[in-house]
Amino acid sequence: MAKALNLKGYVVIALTFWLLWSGQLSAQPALIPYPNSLRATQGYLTLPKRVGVEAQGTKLQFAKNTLQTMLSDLCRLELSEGGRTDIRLKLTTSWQASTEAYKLTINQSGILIEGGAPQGVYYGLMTLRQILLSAQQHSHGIKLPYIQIEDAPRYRVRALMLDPARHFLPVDAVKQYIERMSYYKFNTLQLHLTDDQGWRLAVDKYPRLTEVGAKRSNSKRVEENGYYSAEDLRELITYAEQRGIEIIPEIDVPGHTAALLTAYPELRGDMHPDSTFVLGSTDNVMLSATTPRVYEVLDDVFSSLARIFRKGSRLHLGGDESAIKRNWATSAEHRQLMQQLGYRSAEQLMGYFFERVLASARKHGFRPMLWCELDEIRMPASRFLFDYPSDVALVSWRMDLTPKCIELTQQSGHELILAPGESAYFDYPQYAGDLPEHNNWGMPITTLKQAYTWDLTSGVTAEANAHISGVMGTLWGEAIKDIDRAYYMTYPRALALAEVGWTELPRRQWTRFAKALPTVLDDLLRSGIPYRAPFELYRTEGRHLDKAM
Ligand code: TNX
Repeated sequence: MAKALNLKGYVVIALTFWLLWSGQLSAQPALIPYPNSLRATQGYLTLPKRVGVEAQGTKLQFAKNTLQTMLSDLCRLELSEGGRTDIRLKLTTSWQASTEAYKLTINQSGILIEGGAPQGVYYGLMTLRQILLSAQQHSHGIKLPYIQIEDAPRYRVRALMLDPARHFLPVDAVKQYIERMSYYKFNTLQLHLTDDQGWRLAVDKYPRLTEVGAKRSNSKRVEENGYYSAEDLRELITYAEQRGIEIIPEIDVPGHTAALLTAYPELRGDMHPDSTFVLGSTDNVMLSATTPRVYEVLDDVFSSLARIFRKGSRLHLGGDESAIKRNWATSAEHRQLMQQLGYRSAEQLMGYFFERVLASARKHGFRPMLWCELDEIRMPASRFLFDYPSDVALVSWRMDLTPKCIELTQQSGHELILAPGESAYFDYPQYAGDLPEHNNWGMPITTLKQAYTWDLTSGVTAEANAHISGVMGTLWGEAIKDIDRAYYMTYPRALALAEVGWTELPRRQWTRFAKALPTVLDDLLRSGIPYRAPFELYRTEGRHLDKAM
């Protein structure tokens, strides 16, 4: 028996050496997120300097242009017309699979990318992009390993969130950020447009929202005083749509509203009558739930958003960190309303407030979302802060509370997106001692490995978790002053999240991911993207990848 095993061992070792020697193992391209089915076969295709591309119909025009840019930027190859076809892009509309599914085949006949929709073809191209990055360049062309990939995402929603409310991020910077997200198959970008430190959405009827609410200082610094016009947002939406990304605007109410309340103090109702609010330092204040004007203004805001976003788009309405005890609970008007409604706790007014606000969002054709808040902000929490209507998608976020949010939404049937502080808060530092000037604001560390190894759904059946539609990485902007800092906090952790969202659990493997990273990071660097170098993974020359933090 032992002898047989030994013999088997020798055969395996010999085979491994042979494969390494013949270049088969080293030819494995660095793919992130890792595909859900991949078969490498023996052999190579050499793409010539002038490449023949065939793309069916106008629907694939954008994909074809993307391919052309990719080939010329990454490999200095050009498209040739009329000759033989090396790369085929194809829509296979009979596919029942998700619109994001694709097949990528590289063999002796060339490269074939098929998708049930243009989005799938685009993702096939993004995988090809990474294969090109790993490929060997020769004087006569580029050598690609034969491969067959059939791929579709684990989760429907794979999101990142930027916070231009705290520090404004200009349109061009956001576009570049969107393009890069799409390389890693993210399909959603939430824009946190309003908060205590800034209101970043121009609404014609309310000029003070941006004249006052977007002005943190008298300087010309765009990060303090910028905002998006309707035109800016339309431009972003189209740019994102072409790359398969849905933009979700967030108007955070009734807390996180100091900017709105500074611009329009009448929305305070009877709260804080003698205070002067200072944009950037006033926080923990709330909109009045008893003032009719509040609902009118919000309805107008949603109406102007409805002229920018497609019907049926999502709209996030916040609902997080409302300091109810110190605002509504101390106001005579709110206590009176509670009495009228027979409420015993001021928290119940959240139900009243959102019933009206959500009705208005729905009227304008939006699908509403809220942050998932529980009756306690730490365990033991036992139920939702208030009864969320069933059409609201929730996003869980607080440290330790995600399992409870999963359990409650499972029972109530709410759609749930996971953005747990433990692994998906990319505003948190990623390594001890990193960025010390911003570490002391009390945030815990979220390492790359923590982001990668996250699986809060393990041990729970797929059916029980069918209400979980995806994952979101958040980049809260208190300390993110510009897009370079946003990139530094995003990458490489968003690569880990991309794989959490896309790749089925059994195929996720930390060691393979860590090995693929340098090739992907190299590409970020060549594009001038200042990611954080995860030196801690490699300081032992890769010998202890598993033990690295
Ligand atoms: C909590 S997460 C917030 C944000 C802060 C963030 C800082 C959430 C729904 N609210 O307002 O920016 O923590 O990490």
